[in-house]
Amino acid sequence: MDQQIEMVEMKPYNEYIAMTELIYLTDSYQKELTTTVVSIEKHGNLWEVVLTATIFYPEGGGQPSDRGTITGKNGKAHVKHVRMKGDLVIHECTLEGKLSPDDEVRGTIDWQVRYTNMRLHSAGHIVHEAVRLVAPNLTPTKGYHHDDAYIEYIGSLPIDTQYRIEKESNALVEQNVPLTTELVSMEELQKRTPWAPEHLPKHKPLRILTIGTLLPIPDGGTQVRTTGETGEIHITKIENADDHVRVYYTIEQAAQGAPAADTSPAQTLTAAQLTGMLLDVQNDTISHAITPLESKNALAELTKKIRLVPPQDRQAVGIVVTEVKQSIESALSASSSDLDARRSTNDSWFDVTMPGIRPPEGHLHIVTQAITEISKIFATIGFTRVRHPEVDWDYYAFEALNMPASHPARDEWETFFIEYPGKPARATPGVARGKMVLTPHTSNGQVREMEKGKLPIRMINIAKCYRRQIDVSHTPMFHQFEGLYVDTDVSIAHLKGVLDYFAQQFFGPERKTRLRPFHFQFTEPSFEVDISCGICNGTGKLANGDPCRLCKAGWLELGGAGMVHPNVLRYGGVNPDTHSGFAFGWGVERTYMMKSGTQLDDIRLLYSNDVRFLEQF
Ligand code: FA5
Repeated sequence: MDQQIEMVEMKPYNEYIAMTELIYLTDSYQKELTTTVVSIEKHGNLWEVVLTATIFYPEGGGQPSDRGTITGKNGKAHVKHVRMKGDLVIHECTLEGKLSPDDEVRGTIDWQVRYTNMRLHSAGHIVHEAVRLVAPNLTPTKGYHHDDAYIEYIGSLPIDTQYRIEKESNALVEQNVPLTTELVSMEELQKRTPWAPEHLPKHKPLRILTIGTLLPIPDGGTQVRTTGETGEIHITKIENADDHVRVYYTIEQAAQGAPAADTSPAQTLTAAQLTGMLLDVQNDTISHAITPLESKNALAELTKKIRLVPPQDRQAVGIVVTEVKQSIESALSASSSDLDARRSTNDSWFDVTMPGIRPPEGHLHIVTQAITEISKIFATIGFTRVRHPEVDWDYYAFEALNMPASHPARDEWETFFIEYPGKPARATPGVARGKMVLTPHTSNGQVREMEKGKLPIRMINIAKCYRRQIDVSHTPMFHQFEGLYVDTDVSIAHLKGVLDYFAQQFFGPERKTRLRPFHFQFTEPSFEVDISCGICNGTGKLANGDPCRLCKAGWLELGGAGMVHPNVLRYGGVNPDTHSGFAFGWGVERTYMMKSGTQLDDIRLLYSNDVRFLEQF
């Protein structure tokens, strides 16, 4: 039992020292510290200990306080709670033996508690960064990093952003980037970030946190060293209420990079959540939406999850589990005895009036939907969809497009070459077809179409393309659509007219296009076609002042265009003296991402094969 000793000295705290030195601000991993007692006073049942320096985190900023012990030569204090009072840290303790001012003491924090709190706190910052990407206009109001952790914002969030926030959070976790903290002045903070809350003290150094290369944010809590240490983050709920929204999150129990002894289970389910899941299984069983086997398996899985519920709620949830189990068992045995009865009394026991089990319905991938829409728009102005090889000879991908072997312009296409054991055939007498490539663009279809020998040509070639590229606006496999019009007297005016027609049909009248002079070997003159960005409305900046993540200064490049080079016409057997043509090649994915209402800012999402994302379209 704690032996409580009478107060040793009674002086107001501020007569002892101006402030406690906050070691946890500069080292979140320090578990022990030798320091001295400044004062010790009894308040109610607890002793309030002030030290010259502390590693104990005082509750604040949504992070719970540390616990642990403070041991001196004559006694030991058990730290139950820690709080700030002005510039002093007050350790609220029970006491065994005696501690006196000026005693040298050893402070030890309960590392399991600290490490879990710290991971949950850092995870909150990671979630906030993900929310900033998905909804840059929201203003954060508070973070709560206990069980049932959340970040709160003024504003609202559509429920279906839950998946994207989780995905962006875990992308940061996977990148395992450093979390760095530093002390700066208010002036420095305002220079480095567009968001510096009003309430921060102006006359003191401020601590800021930077995750990887993202914008710094003011923070006074303890932080893990790298994002990977938080482990996988789950966004459990998005709760909109009045003028604010809460994004609830949990973290995995075992964190990557944490010493085994240091990990402590983080609760990942609330009693209400688990009860809801159990009731769903019960309802699905009774309504026959799931088979008896599925129902038994689901129940067994949910029973295992009781350990994820906070310990104090487990007993109550256990009662619900038992009740649901009994009701499921009686529903199953009723339906099987019903079946047995019908089997024995009726030759045809099968109940044809029961609703059938509907298999889940899928839909076409959004890129396929975009290809269909693009083909239809061009069909209305006489362009016929054609198919040309996606694995083709170097000759069609480069040589016949006015890019002879070793021409430096080829580098831009970052091409995959295929090993081809056979001897390449010859396209035209004396011209080798070269190596075999995964087509880096659909322009290989230009000369192939001309070789068909039919004029005029109005083709739209849509196919897969491959390049050694991957980032927010590039994937190694993507699609292009290539338009080619060859006839007598084709001019740039025709090209501009066709591009404008497509842009208005596909994007709507409010989106703008522009042609920028450019260079392609196979067109002269050449242009890049841009469309105003749908994420930042063509301004290049998000509402909070951050630069738009997707575009460059409000414009997104969709593809190239130009008048077909005379050499290319010649390669295709078309006489440049009698005929001219225009061609254009745009990315299908990028074109789709710029469509009104599609707030997609990472092209890789399209190929992440995640049904939860895909079924939103
Ligand atoms: C070309 O590929 C030219 N063949 C286009 C062309 C055709 C010009 C006819 C003139 C006449 P470029 O490399 O810029 O150009 O690519 C065209 C578009 O394809 C890009 O603007 C982009 O929308 C898309 N694209 C290119 N690489 C990728 C990639 N890795 N991932 C997704 N989309 C891509």
